[in-house]
Amino acid sequence: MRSKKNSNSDRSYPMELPDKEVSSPQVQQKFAKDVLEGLSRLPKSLPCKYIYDKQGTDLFQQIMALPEYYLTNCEIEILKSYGKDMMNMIGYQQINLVELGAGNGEKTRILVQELMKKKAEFTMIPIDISQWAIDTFTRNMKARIPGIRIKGLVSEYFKGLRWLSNQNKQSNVVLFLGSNIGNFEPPEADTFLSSLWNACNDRDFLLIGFDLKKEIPVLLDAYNDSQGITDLFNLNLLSRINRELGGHFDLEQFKYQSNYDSVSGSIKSYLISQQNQSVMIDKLNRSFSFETGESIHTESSTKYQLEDIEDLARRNGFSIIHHFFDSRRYFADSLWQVTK
Ligand code: AVI
Repeated sequence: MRSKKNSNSDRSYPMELPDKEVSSPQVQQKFAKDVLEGLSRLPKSLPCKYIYDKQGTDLFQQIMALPEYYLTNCEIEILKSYGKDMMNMIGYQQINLVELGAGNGEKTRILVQELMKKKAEFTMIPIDISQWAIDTFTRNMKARIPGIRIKGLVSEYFKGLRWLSNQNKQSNVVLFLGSNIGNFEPPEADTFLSSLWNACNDRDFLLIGFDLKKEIPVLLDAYNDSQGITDLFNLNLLSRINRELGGHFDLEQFKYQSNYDSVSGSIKSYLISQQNQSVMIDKLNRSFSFETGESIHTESSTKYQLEDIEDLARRNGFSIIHHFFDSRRYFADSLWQVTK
């Protein structure tokens, strides 16, 4: 067992976050349905997207500032080194800079600053299902880049993008950064990319981040940080069930564990039951039993080889314009174009 000691991180995320987010009744209903389904099957699993409520988003921002979690720094290095080249390849005219998922904006800002320098005509369009995430993103972006034109869309990704594509003939440059693609199981990644292709216009661009395969200890450390933030991040699934669905999980009775599965090429994350236990979830009117050592799969984080990335692009209708790497070749941002 690794010790969870304090470490100094020189990066901070001064993003302002409001105190709480309330899930809409539709989101809560879907959450309840997915929890029922995931905890009823064997092996048990919970969709990782539910980690990201206010608490989970907050914890993820702390993860991004951890020294072990190299992904963020690598991608920032890529965007700082090649942002200009990327924008030269895309062209600076009449762009919708579309971000899927409203993160903290730190990486996006590097590209936005590049566009501002060139006095490019563009609109920043974050798309997210959460009004709270959009409001926070917009407020932070405007505070840091006065004069930015920004229009948030509260919507499912593809619905929002399809609507946008029908609105005008501006070229969409879609950002899907941070190796978020790696959190889909492989068939879902294809479904995601082909739906994205469908929602885009011909010649639109996609800038997509991939974490690359590398030495296994580096991967393991990134998902088993010394401060135990990743543990809390995964446990937030159970906390959220407690908060929103009247769950009675005792968080002390589940321990986070991750390993590298070399067959799928992914870090697999789990919560392991520490004893035989039965946990009631009031809103589901059901209890679920867990044996000692039984796992709940919480997340897969796939790592890629260049060939995987190229196959993924081609079989989903994208042409590859260029791959950009950090100096250690840990991470790649790949620029693709939709061909219809
Ligand atoms: C958001 N996503 C790309 C992160 C990852 O690396 O899979 C989520 C994460 N899980 C643990 N640490 C970070």
